[in-house]
Amino acid sequence: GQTVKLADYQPTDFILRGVKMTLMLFEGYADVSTRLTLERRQGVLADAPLNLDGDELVLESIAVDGLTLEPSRYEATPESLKVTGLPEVGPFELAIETRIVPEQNSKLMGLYRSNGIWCTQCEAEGFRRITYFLDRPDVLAPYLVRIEADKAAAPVLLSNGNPVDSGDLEGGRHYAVWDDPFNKPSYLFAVVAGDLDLLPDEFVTMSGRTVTLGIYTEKGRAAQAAYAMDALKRSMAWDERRFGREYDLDVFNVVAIADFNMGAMENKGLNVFNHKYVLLDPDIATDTDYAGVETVIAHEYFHNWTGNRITCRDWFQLCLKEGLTVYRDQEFSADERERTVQRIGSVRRLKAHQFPEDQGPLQHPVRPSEYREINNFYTATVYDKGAELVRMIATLLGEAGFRAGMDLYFDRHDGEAATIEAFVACFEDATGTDLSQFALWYSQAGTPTLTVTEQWDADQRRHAVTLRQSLSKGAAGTGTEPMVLPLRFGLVGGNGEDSDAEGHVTGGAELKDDLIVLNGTEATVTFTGLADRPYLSVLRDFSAPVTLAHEQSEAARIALARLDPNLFNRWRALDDLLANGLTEAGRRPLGDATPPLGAPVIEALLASAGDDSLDPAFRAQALAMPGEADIARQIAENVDPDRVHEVVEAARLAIGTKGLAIFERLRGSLAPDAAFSPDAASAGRRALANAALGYLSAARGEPSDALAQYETAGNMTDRLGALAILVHRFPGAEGTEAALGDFYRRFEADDLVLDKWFALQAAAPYHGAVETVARLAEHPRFTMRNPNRVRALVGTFAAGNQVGFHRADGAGYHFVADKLAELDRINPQIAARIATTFRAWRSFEASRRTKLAETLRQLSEIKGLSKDLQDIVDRSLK
Ligand code: B3K
Ligand code: ZN
Repeated sequence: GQTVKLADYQPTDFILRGVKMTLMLFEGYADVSTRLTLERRQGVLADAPLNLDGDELVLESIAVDGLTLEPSRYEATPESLKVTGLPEVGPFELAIETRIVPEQNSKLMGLYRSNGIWCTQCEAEGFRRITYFLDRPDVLAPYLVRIEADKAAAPVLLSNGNPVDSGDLEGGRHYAVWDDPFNKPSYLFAVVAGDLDLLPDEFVTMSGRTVTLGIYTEKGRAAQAAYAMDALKRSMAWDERRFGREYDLDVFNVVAIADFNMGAMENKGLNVFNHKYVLLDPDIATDTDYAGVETVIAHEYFHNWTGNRITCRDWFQLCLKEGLTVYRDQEFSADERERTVQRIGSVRRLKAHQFPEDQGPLQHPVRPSEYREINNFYTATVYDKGAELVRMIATLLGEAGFRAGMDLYFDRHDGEAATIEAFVACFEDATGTDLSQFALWYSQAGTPTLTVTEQWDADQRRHAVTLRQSLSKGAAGTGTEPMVLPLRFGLVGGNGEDSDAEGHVTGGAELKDDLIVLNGTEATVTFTGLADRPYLSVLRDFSAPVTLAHEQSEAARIALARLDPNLFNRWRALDDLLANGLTEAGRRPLGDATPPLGAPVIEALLASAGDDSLDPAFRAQALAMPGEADIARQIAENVDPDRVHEVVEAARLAIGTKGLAIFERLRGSLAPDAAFSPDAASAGRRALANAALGYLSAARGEPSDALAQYETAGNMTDRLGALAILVHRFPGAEGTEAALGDFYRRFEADDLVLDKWFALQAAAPYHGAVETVARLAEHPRFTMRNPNRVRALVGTFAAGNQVGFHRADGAGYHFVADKLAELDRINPQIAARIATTFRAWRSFEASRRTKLAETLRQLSEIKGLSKDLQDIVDRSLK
């Protein structure tokens, strides 16, 4: 594969003025005719050819201004179309016809069929699988699209923009015409046709316009879109309130599709969703699913301004729309739910997905400077670290300054394809701030380490805090200059209040109110006038995405877990106590019986768990143990996953045993509500009750509590919570197999629930999971053609089962590699995504390390591997 470089960016030789398309859908094929109005850009050589992108295309015909072209005027391959002799000045019309086969499109990019429904996915480079095109995000045009299909097979015909015409045709066929007046890049193009049900609604915008809303689903499921519709209307209102952004078309449609490569897609006026992020009711969906639907609906809707109205100049700028839109959806969820709990969730995700990426061979900056396959750059770094960078800008500029910068961005770049430089300049210009050093965050890869040391001078009643930042060169080989770290902090007194002691800075930092902005390698802030030694609470709300190395006593952490007025840092104090204990214990050999957590740590955790003045959702977060992969990352070398699991289990048993009374009380006081409500407070109570059930079951060492909950559960959260405990902790027990069988029979008609059944078994932390998963891969309901199903079984096993996947004999690696080789021929994007779990190979003990590297090498040598999988495998080995 060829490497694309940011430094090589050039605008196109031809400007696109408009697109008119007709898609004629038939059983077995589709005919696409496209008319492009083009014009040679000023200054471009008169004989420069027009080069269009294609992907597996067949050219049926080509004409310029109505005249069919002589074969000497063009060269067509499946991947390209080159046209010569085009007019030197003025607009001309290029007409192209292609025939494609949506039924055979298993990559799910371009136009394909899912359960009979015709649908499209064009980001990043799928449009070129429909027609030859200038398929890049800086080529913007209005589109007029006509769809024709059999009326019985596809009574619903949708595309971007507003509907302008429809009617019947001969032979039982019909048509619809959609007009999208907003300039858009081809990656935002969409068409959907099929026999769909509709959940209709409307929204009145801040200027009083009525927008017609529709969520389309497979037959009989429209009612399950009610929560998504509610989330959509709340998102529309929030974007008006918070950012002054109003929706711009007469209609906004969402379609739920069963076979989809990712979560959803923000096509202009026609969002296409993985049905997992639309369809819900309490019987089939967990609270996590509800939160996921709310987030993804909001995220895709927010793209209308951050992504669609202002798009990316090139794919290197992906974080311009993704990082910003993740920030916006996180803020939405924080406002709609509970801010601290949401932040804890985001930070957990960042540490679980982005940190390992940033610290391993697939490392890349938030704005990469080169790629071989762009689909491999829809990463946690671009999305989640990208959101952290926006959050840091907001922290540095304050609420009003941040809003002024955003307003300027919308104002200045509306209708454009922009860059990160242009984005950052808006905040500089709106507030008169120099962000040039801050911008290093976009180009320097890696997680900086922030080292914090403290010195208390009892005589002078003075506390000196020294902060150092360092960044080491990683796989990306980018710079290691000191960056700008906004650090929220407080000096907490024994009364649980922040001191207002005066601080004095020496070295590379600025101090304003509760913020230390570290911009040099090192700085010391000395606080004077303190009565007693304070507890330093630093990096509040995780105000910068760094690895914190804070030399702090266990006693100080325990005090902060109880006292810190910043609730996020109370959680982090506990989480650090757990993670430090587990990491240290994880480094000792398998079988070492030293308790991983000391009694004071367990007591601090239980004190929070049992504190009824705290939000139940917060307490559930406190009780959730760090993930085994996260502990492995912190152990960093010679990791033995069996040891990590052993240590986590020992900690769980110790907490459960010591807290038995508290967990019993919680189970009693958090009895399920009579009527299910998906709101955050109710979900928090369920989360805490299920956490308590987990500890209780561990302590009692028997499954009866979980079995009872499984049998009486009134919603999926409680049912799946109980089943997970049974399958993961009591695999041989009477009742576990029965419950698993019952679950299957109850829900076998629903693919979304069946995914949970597959995933639960794939995550079971046993060596025998390899055999279970191999058996499930032969199950009649397993298929490589549905991404959700592959992710549920193969993806969950590889990424969510440290014990099974990393079984010492390498059987887990072989199983996954075999499946990836098979999947790669069907859907390379999904294969490449799952293959990223091999990237951590260097951190394991020698025997596993060798086997992992060997598996990667074998994969890399397969002939005809996709560009997607080849790229991941090669970079992982680097
Ligand atoms: N923009 C899409 C992701 C497209 C992924 C292409 N491989 C969904 C989102 O981020 O909102
Ligand atoms: Zn997005």
